[in-house]
Amino acid sequence: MGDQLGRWLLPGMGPLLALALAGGIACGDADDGAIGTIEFRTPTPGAEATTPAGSPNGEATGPVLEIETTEDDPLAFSEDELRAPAATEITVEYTNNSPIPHNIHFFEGSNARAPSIAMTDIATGPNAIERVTFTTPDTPGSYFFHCDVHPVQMQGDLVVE
Ligand SMILES: [Cu+2]
Repeated sequence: MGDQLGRWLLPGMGPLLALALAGGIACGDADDGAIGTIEFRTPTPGAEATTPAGSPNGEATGPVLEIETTEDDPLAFSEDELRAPAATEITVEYTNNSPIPHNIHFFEGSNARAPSIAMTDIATGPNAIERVTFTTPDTPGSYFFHCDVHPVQMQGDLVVE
């Protein structure tokens, strides 16, 4: 329960939402009775004062590259080329919408014999979203990626500029 709440309460969400969630939980607990719920409907000045300014915090701030596998084409990446600036922290967000397990794995060279740079976890879709954040190589060029489960069918290049 604690973990689950923690995931929902992302930075930027106001304390009011937190109160709403807490209120919902309290309402669901029959032992507590309903008397306390009025308190949650009344915004307090203190709660508003602590509202974050709205700047994302603690999340990836660099470019986000999106790539996916669709249900209709379940053994392929939607892109065979991704582009990113050199020596830059990027996040790759891979969405697997197929019922087949996949991941995306980047290498520091032109094929999978090169050292690994970064990879997502292998996940089975639909709607399986995996992210990985890493710093792109200093040297511009093409860097190979593939799916570890289907290294022949699913591959492409990260073009570093
Ligand atoms: Cu795969």
